[in-house]
Amino acid sequence: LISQVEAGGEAARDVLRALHPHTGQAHVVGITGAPGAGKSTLILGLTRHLREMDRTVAVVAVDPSSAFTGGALLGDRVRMTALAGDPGVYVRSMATRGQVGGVSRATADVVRVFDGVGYDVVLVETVGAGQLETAVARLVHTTVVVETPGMGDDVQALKAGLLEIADILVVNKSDRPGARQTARMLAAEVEGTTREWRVPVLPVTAVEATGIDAVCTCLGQHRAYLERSGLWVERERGRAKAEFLDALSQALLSRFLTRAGCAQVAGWVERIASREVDVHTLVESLCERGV
Ligand SMILES: Nc1nc2c(ncn2[C@@H]2O[C@H](COP(=O)(O)OP(=O)(O)OP(=O)(O)O)[C@@H](O)[C@H]2O)c(=O)[nH]1
Ligand SMILES: [Mg+2]
Repeated sequence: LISQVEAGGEAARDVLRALHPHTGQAHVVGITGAPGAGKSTLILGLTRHLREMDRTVAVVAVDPSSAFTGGALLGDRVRMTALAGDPGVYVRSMATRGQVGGVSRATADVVRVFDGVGYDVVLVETVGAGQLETAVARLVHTTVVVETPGMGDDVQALKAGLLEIADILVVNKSDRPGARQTARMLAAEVEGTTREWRVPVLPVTAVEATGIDAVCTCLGQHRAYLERSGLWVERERGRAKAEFLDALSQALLSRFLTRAGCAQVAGWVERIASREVDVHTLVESLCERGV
């Protein structure tokens, strides 16, 4: 199903159509942060913990460098072998080829598949603080931002971007010096915000699985908060609207282009290029004529 959805087109639509009534149950959690912050290690710990609580977990890594591996050849890569053979866990890496828009749409569709087939929790790993994270933040319910001790002023900008989207802040590698200071600094940072949800700052040592239970507890609390406040439903509605309008505009555009025909479209383009008419005037007149 995932391959079909990733490939797009008619087959993808069939899958998503069939799954649609079954979606909307999974808790979708984004795990983001700088390269090497320990996102994959944290995900491994979270997955183990959630499995102990009998929850099924799907993992989507949106960057190839974030890949999880079943083998032993890739050195530092996080090994999911401990979970191999467990039917309650599914791990999928997605290539970032193509544009942010394409990636986030493909990710959204893959997340929907996991949701639709009944995974309780879907963890989505993304790197950095770019457009992709903001796009991914929109498709998840809860965003966990992973920081590490010893952040300098140079990462101030990055930090600001990530702080905006954080629902939970993790200070990973808390076995290292400066962890408390970083946690204090981040706590002061979130103090200043006026959101109803107080962003918790959690010290974690992912390699030793220390602090993982607190992260799980906060994930549950955040989900409860979203449901209680009506934000869960509101978010669902927001997503439905964005997707509907997106699909509608694509469908209308392609229908329009087919009806108009290549030659006519080329003619319109030519009129604009030769300064005979401007884009908006032409579009307006086409709409008025009901073309
Ligand atoms: N000291 C220490 N090292 C850690 C901890 N967690 C992860 N690491 C190490 O940090 C390195 C990166 O860990 P990953 O989990 O691959 O980090 P990542 O954020 O997924 O990395 P990318 O996906 O490549 O961006 C590995 O060598 C881990 O063993 C921790 O709590 N303490
Ligand atoms: Mg990773």
